[in-house]
Parts: sequence; C-alpha cells; structure tokens
Amino acid sequence: MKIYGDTRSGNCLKVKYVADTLAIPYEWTEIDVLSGRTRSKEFLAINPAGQIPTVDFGNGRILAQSNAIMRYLARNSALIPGDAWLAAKMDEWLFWEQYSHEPTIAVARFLRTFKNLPDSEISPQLVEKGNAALDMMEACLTRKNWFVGDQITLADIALLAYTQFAEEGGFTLEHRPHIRKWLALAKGELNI
Ligand SMILES: N[C@@H](CCC(=O)N[C@@H](CS)C(=O)NCC(=O)O)C(=O)O
Repeated sequence: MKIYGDTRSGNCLKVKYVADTLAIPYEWTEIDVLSGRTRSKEFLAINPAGQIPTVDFGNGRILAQSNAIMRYLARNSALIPGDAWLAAKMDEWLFWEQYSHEPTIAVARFLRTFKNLPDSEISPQLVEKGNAALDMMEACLTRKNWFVGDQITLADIALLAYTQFAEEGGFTLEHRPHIRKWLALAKGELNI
C-alpha cells in the first residue's frame, strides 16, 4: 500500500503508527502540506478532497480520513476492542477527536508553528476550546490508564497524534500530569 502523508502532520502520523505497530508494509510518499501539492490536479485525481493522509491500496482502492484508515488497517487486531460496546466507546473518542480536539489543538499548532502567527493573532475561542478538550482528557485519565478498556486502542493513537504537539500550539501540559503519564505510556507501547 502507498501512503501519501506529511510526517509533521498528526493525522498522517496516526496511519504510520498503526501500520508500523501492526507491521503492515507500506511505501511512504512525503507530501509537504504547505506546498499546495494536495490541491494539484494530479493529487485531486487521487483524492478529490485534496487532503492527506490518503492511502492507495491498489486496484483503484483509495481511502482518506485518518480515523477511517486506522480503523481499516487495524481491523481484526487488538487495537480495536473485540467487545462491541468497547468498540463503540472507542469510536466515540474517534469522532470527538475529529470534532473537538483536532480542529482546536492541531489548528492552533498549524497557525503558530507552520504559519508563524504570533499568539495575539490566535483566536481566544480556539485556545479556550483546545484547553477544554485537554481538560476533558485529563479528567478521563485520572480514572484510568487508557481511554477505552485496559489496553491501548485506536482512541489513544488518535488522541496522541496531536496531543504530543499541544505545546507547539501554545497549550501547556504542565498542570495535566495524567496526560503526560499517558503520553509516555502510549509512546512506549508504540515504540515512538
Ligand atoms: N479529517 C481529515 C483531515 C485531513 C487534513 O486536514 N489534512 C491536512 C493535513 S493534516 C491537509 O491535507 N491539508 C492540506 C490541504 O487541505 O490542502 C483526516 O482526519 O484525515
């Protein structure tokens, strides 16, 4: 399979982490997200949404959306709970990550670190929502080691992807010890 991705992007790293952990062979094509290449005619022919990660499985089978790709790659593995209820709880986190976490923490990081905007130009609402997302994670992790069940799942990988870069987005993990502990644990499991 061929993965189109930018190794600075948490969404793309999710796919890499799952493929590496499950020892799924792949060819990685690095695409600089700032280069405009995702919107080129050639790339739009591969993924009309013009976004990475995008995976080409051959025979015309193209899959986008990081969490959908992770779910497909990890089917029948321990990264998805066998129990239907726990799998649904994992999906709950995956949807939450895309609606409440990534659009705040990843966007703040993009603006500060990739676009070099000063903090004064980052919307206070974005910062507030990002902090609310981190607070929700911290509260959950005070009660358990993993987001779902008693071992690492795709919920942890999805949330780790941008939480590990939260400080680049101007957020602090200093008063969030459970997130720090979980990040270390998850990175150890993934060998990253
Ligand atoms: N919801 C999508 C988001 C993908 C996304 O926003 N990709 C960014 C890089 S992280 C991108 O391709 N940006 C380039 C563009 O939009 O042209 C996912 O989870 O894969």
